Amino acid sequence: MSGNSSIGRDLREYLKVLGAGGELTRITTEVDWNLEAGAISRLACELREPAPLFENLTGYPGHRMAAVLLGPGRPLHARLAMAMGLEDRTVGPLDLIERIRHALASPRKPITVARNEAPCKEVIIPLEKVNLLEFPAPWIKSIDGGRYIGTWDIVVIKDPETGWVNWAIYRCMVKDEKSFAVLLLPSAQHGGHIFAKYEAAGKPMPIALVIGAHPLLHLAAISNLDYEVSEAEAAGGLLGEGAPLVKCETIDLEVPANAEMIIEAEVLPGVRVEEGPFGEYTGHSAHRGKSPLARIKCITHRRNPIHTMANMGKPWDDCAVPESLLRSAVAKERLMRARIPVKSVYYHFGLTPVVSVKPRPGVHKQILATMLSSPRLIQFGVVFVEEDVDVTDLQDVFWAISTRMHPKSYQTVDNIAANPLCPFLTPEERNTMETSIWTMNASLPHTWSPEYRRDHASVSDFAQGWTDDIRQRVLSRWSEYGYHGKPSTDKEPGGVP
Ligand SMILES: Cc1cc2nc3c(=O)[nH]c(=O)nc-3n(C[C@H](O)[C@H](O)[C@H](O)COP(=O)(O)O)c2cc1C
Ligand SMILES: [Mn+2]
Repeated sequence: MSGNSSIGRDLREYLKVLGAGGELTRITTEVDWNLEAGAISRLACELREPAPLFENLTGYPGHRMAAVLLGPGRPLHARLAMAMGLEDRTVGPLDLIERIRHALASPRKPITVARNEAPCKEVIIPLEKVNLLEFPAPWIKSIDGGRYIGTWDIVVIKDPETGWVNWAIYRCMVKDEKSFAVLLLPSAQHGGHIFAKYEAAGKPMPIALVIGAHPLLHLAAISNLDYEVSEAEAAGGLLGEGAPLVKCETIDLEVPANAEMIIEAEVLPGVRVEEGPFGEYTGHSAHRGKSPLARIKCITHRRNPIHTMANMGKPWDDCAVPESLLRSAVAKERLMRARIPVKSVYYHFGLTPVVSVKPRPGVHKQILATMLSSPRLIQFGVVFVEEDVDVTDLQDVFWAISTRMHPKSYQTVDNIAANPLCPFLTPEERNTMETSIWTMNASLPHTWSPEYRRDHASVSDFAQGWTDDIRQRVLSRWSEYGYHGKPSTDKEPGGVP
């Protein structure tokens, strides 16, 4: 093998880490890829049980499938901490957000690996022998429209004008032995923009569907970086070294060399096929419609490949857990670069940001404008709180909304590009593709004098309701009073019981 140490950082290594940390359940009994594996992995998410590794799939000897790889653990973000190689899996979400933010701000160029050193090429299946049905793509939910080969994937495509390469997780549905449909939303996601360029030129778009890379590579793929920012280099930032890539066999793209499987294909211009619906990250099924079609040219894979499955639905899932940190890191970085001194940002369920900031003239509108400048930082709404509120704690946030938000501080902003996966769009909005977002400002006005605030809105809790000397006295005598244990108000982030 090459001297490149990151080549060993693959899915198999991560599965060992999960296993050693009690976050993996190896399932050796026979499980059907048809709905059963999906139901198991969803229940595992809802009960916050370890990620399942299916080792005995009906009709597919020699194949395995790992699911919900960055799903909810104990504590919630444990698997993310493990993927990042941290010894301490209890590291809190705000700490993880800072680590991710700095890693994404320190991109590293990928390293090209020779073909014969790339595990993903242990088996090469040429076009005439390609049969997608020989792989255990799961039918995940009864409410889904078909079998999905790509749910926890990396879709690699290249801008035909600039050569910039985009990575993202896009869902891919099996159509037949040699083709799959890929959801390339035309609105906000980069894949849709890039495909539009090929389609305008009447050219097929080369696409590589990567299955089963190290989770940090998938993490880079779902971070919503700006157009022309390389997710492959962001992956290097997260890994701390360049991601090892290898050239494809039939198309001009490079893919993670140690992935479990690579499907090389071309998306046909001017062709649309039935795709979806699919149980999605909003906790609802979404988007039954017409999507582009990819025709496979070649498949390469490791021996005894490990397939992957995401299982999106009501919180928590393996989209919400990583997105709760990634979006927070990306949003915080954007706000800091705009010189807006927010204290913290946290996306509850990966969907709704809560931003804590010291109120001052115009600051909330500045934050709103900055976040709206990236199409997916405010999907449905945003909550502003003051710096004394713990953004990761739903109880704290809802207390602030309930008590500090003047009813007139609930506002809507209209004429926002709609996300077709959004469940509440009206039929009209689905036509115009415009909707609204809301803002809740749960901060008391900065215009109040300190005296007015003191007289009418001092916080009544242990931390702020007593002077330091009284607090210290009570803390030091706590066991003397007959109470046991260290006095602590520590809680799990994200309002999860
Ligand atoms: C498991 C999973 C599945 C996803 N599936 C899709 C999808 O089918 N289509 C899509 O547009 N985004 C999907 N996303 C979200 C995108 O990966 C994410 O927004 C990413 O930042 C898009 O990258 P881009 O900005 O390079 O387009 C998915 C995310 C996860 C975690
Ligand atoms: Mn991108």
